[in-house]
Amino acid sequence: VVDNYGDIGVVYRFARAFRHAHPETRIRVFIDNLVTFNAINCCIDTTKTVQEHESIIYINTSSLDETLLDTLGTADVIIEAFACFPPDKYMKRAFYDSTLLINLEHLSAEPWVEEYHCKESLLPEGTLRKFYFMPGFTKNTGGLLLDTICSPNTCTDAEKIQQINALLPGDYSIEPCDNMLVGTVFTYRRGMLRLIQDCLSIGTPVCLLVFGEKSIESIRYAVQDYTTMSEKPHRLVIQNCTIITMPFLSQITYDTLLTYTDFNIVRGEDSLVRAILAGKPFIWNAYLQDNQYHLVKVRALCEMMKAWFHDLSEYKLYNELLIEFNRAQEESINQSTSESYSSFLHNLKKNEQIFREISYFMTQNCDLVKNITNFIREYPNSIG
Ligand code: TRH
Repeated sequence: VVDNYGDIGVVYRFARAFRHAHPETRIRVFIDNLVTFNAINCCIDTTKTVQEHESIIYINTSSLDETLLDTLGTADVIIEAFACFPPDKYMKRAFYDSTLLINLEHLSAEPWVEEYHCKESLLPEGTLRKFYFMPGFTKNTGGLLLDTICSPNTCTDAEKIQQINALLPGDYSIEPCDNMLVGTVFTYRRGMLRLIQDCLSIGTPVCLLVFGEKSIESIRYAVQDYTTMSEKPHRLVIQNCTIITMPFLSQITYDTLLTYTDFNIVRGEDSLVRAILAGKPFIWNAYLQDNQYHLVKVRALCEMMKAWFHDLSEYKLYNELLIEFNRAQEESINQSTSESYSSFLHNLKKNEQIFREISYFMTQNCDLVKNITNFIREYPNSIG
């Protein structure tokens, strides 16, 4: 776990999805930070060196020694996430005993991803061979971690609030209200004043469910000069806008929630994919990179989505929103930003079909577990 929640988020999701597709396989996950894991799945015991959960064995690498390694042995196939090698002690054996090492890379919509997909990466010793596996949004990439939860649903407005409330802890439920727009906000630290201003000016009731310490800090800073009504510390009301600062939910609950809300503001890679599969209009806050390289990733994502927009002026507005949303060079809660949410918020219902179609395409064509299974099954023929 390098930072945040996405590293374990992706690994946990992959292990679960692979296990679900292949109940006959033995899966062991090596992880160095159980506290972060516990935040997205409270069943994980942070004190245990080895534990089994949902038929997957989790091993805390900080307590990994030669005796434990003797018991565990090496695997035929090793999947490393984001180029993080398994511990040296393990690799010393694996270089000679294991068959295939797959580096499951970061997700990007950039075109070069297709070229790198399944390319070999040389190892310093042994008989083991290593290959890049590039997740992506096209048939020629590794695809996305799909699951059964994140598919678009078609419930009515009244059902929507009911379904959302069933997912939230009791104290955090939404007061039902006609025509209310509900959105989730899970971002890095950033200026949020424009979001609040645009939510206030659309007229209809809006409810923002705000997740993670970075977003909560940012939103609290943005509303400090407004007169707010607040019966509870985690619930603020400013005119037509209700803001609920949320505790972290389990990954499965968070995924499900995104399918019921009207829009989602997400960050990192894993929640981006959940937002896409949920089939609801979304805004992506990319992980900030040196020299604003993250803007290249945002542009590539927009370019990938362009084909689904029939109205190019609509696309231009959406593209502009995503670029401006990600323009900042650093994370800061007091930055002034210049994006406009107006068209995004006004056209949520009208544009939902676009996002549904993107979700449908990904579900039909970009199944990462299926693709990695084929790669492993057909190895070494799969390397061409
Ligand atoms: O937390 P992230 O910012 O994680 C990271 C970083 O971008 C990191 O550098 C990158 O390497 C990694 O992603 C892949 O954002 P992300 O990716 O969206 O991960 C958040 C995870 O947290 C995701 O699995 C969903 C989960 N989550 C919950 O389980 N409960 C919650 O309440 C929320 C808000 C999220």
